[in-house]
Amino acid sequence: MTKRALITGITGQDGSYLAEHLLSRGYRVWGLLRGRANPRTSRVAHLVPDLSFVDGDLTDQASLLAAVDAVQPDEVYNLGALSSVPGSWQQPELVTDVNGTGVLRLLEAIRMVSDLSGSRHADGGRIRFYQASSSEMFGKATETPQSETTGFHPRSPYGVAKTYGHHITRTYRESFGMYAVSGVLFNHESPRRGAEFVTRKISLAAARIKLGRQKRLDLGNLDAVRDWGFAGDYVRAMHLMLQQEEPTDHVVGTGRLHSVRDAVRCAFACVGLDWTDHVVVDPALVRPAEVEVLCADSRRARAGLGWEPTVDFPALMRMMVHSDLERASREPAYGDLLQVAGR
Ligand code: NAP
Ligand code: F7E
Repeated sequence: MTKRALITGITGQDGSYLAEHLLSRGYRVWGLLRGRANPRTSRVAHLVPDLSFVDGDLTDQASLLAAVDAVQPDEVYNLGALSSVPGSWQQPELVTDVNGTGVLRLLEAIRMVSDLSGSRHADGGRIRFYQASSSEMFGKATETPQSETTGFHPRSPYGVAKTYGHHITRTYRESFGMYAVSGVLFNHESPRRGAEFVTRKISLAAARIKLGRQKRLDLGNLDAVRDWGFAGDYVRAMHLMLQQEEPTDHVVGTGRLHSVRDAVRCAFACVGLDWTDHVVVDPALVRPAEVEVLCADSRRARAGLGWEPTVDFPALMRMMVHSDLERASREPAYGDLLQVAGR
């Protein structure tokens, strides 16, 4: 029987890779879309018409109930969120509503539709649910590396909201016997990463500076250390988590650490430039509370899911810089822009 999947966050980085992955495995896939004029549908335009859309918003219970009822999915992947950590200090209430309460709303929609539709699903009436939890929940980590048993100490409204989403997912699993799991994913990047995140900000800047489209790169904390992997690898782990006999949470990351400074050095080296000539530290970009070091202990995912990352950090940065060189070469040069502006 053809499996049916519903993905929230379809216009995001992970939504596009997950949709590709599921379609390649013969799934029928629906993406939850906030408004049909969404400019970010360009990330999944190449998947249409195989990919279908259904209207809905994580802040609106009725729309989620209608979407789950219309799609009758076997699997629901909740990737929708306001995912910028610094942005969460600007809009803490909205971030809590979307990233925290939104998870509760989607679980409730699934619970109601499951109750109504009984055995119409491949899994004896159980719709399987994946929640996109985050390493940001570890925050000021109590131990390194972080595993499924490490305690949480989030340091931003984003991390706090994700921690609620994580706990409510486990609570619905334990209370109602739902197949509901969280993947605690560490930072994952790609050429489709939003330009507000540091790796993409760096790869875009290295490409643009090389091509004369940008003058300099302003950054915040260069000493922050992250466990960065490739998004295409991480969506495989999401899918595997919903194929297990028992619903189990998993930590997913590479276990390898690099600093923001390493990322800059690597990206500028790709275009033959010395980063120290172009990078300026702007104290305004340093966060009110920083998460200094996060490193995954993914032994459970490797042993239980058979999951392995395939792209290391230098290859990831090279992939992003080469993609941005190609993209930036189609932009007007800085000098052309000044001419257009009449200066
Ligand atoms: P992303 O590129 O920022 O995409 C976020 C998606 O959420 C977009 O499709 C956006 O749709 C959607 N969204 C925002 N508000 C919504 C709402 N009210 N209702 C429904 N959808 C809404 O994020 P990503 O990098 O793909 O990450 C996917 C998920 O994994 C997120 O939940 C993120 O928090 C989590 N996560 C990411 C990482 C990472 O390193 N990438 C690590 C751990 C966890 P619009 O186009 O409508 O705005
Ligand atoms: O920052 C430092 C910054 O914004 C990484 C999201 O996907 O992963 C992501 O959250 C580090 C931080 O990612 C700039 O201080 C320095 O220490 O790329 P980022 P993030 O905050 O780790 C987690 C796992 C998620 O769940 C989130 O959704 O880089 N940094 N200078 C900077 N960061 C940014 N954005 N911009 C700078 O100029």
